[in-house]
Amino acid sequence: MKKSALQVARAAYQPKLPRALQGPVVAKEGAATQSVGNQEEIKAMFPNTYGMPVITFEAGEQKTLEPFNVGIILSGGQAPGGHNVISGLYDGVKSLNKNSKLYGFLMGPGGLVDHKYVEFTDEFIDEYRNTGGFDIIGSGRTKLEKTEQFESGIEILRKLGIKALVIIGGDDSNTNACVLAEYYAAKNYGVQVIGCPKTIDGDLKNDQIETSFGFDTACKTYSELIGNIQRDCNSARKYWHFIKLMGRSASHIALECALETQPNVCLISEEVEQKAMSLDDVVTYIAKIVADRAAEGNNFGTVLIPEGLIEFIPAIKKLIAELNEVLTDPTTGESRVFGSKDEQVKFVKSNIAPDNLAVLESLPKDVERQLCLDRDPHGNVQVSLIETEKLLSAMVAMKLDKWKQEGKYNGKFAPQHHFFGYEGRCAAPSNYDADYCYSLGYNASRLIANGKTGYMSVIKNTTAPAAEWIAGGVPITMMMNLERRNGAMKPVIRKALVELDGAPFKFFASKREDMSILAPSSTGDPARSATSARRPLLLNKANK
Ligand code: FBP
Repeated sequence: MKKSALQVARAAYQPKLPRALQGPVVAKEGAATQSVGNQEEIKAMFPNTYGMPVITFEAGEQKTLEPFNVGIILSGGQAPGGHNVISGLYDGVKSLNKNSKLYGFLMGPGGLVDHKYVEFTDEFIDEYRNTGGFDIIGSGRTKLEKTEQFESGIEILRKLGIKALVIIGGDDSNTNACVLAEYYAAKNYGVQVIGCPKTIDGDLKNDQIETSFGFDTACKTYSELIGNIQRDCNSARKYWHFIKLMGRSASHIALECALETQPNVCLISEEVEQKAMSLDDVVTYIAKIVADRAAEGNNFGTVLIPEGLIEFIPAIKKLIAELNEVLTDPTTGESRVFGSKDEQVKFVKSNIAPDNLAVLESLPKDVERQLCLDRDPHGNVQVSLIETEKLLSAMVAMKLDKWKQEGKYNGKFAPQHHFFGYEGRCAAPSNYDADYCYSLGYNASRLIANGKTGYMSVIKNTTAPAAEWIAGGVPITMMMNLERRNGAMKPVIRKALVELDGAPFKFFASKREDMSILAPSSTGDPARSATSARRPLLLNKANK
């Protein structure tokens, strides 16, 4: 099929690299590191990969390297820029020796275990440069955790002469990368494992990782859609739009989109938890804003809802913790197997504490059912399947009806529902993500060439021009602590939630009262948002 001019221009874009990666490098080592929590336990679990130093690459001398083969896996949810990590790694590997080869394992970690792979060539890679999606080799959520899987993996890695494996994933997949690196190091198998920070959710970040790739593009994509809805909303002036945004647990996406689009309401799960708000408190908060706007004659607006909200309402969080325990078979540590979904729900309901059962049964039937059903392979509730936007709007409608009967409200409430998630995960990467991802992949080739294993590829200083970015590696064990998963304490990378004392949240909190009463901004363009915030005041006046 003929490509559009935009596709041709996008394919021709040459992503930028940090200056340090533009020629030969030398690895500078920092001091020994420690895990973020449970140091003694994590050290005992990862004796071969614990405590390694942070690495920074600087310009070095050209060395000749023998050809070497590398494998790559895309793991978990799609995020814009994955193809550029692969093309960066491909170019990096070839730049060290043009006879080196890059193999891609198909459909996620399962491809390694089941020996399904492809070899990349120039023509193959060129088709995918600067494009969104993970379709070049597909992705999957198989959890790499069993010895049989590691052993099956080493068979194919040896057969293909692969010296290093790069796993592109979020916190769970990079935890698995770390476990695999430790296993291969302990067994002296001579295969290095390198991780790469991916997830639109933005929750894989810390002192060493500035952002996970895909977050930038996903937020820009959602913000454009929200801006379009807000313009429609301002034009028709008859709907309240309830918009759920992907992001699993953390509310980074909702917060970023709120900063870009200025909705009337944006809930931040971390704040809901900190203030110990009940579901009714959340509903009252939204209903109050709807009523205040109605009092000004404005029966329209927008509400942003983070996907994971429900898990942060303290009573529901407590319920989910017990559900997770009940759904795990204590003898195997694996999920219990049930004959049918109905049987599973019945079992759960007869095995949880009365107070949790009361909370469960107070929820609408479809939410109740989803909470009782299967987790993803990493033990997470599948929050993307819970229709929180509909749950909240139905409860707000009930509250407004009550206020109407009490003479406290006299507006019209017509909700519309949206869920923006999959729309943003495979968008063409922004220039930031295109450059960042290409650099992460290219940088991974330098970590491999320097013999590193158990490291995550990191690129820092990314608010500066790309040439000034800092490239290097961080030991994955440094980001780990112990958390309860599937009924047992497990080593996992600590998730970064929205910091309520951080600048982005504080800025949002300082503006939200004004935003709640203004007509929603009709732009997703942050550069224009400062002016559009003023214009709606006129709209409000005109409505009176
Ligand atoms: P990762 O953490 O693997 O990057 O996935 C993120 C995510 O997009 C979440 O925002 C969302 O809850 C989940 O994936 C949806 O999963 P699935 O693609 O399996 O429906």
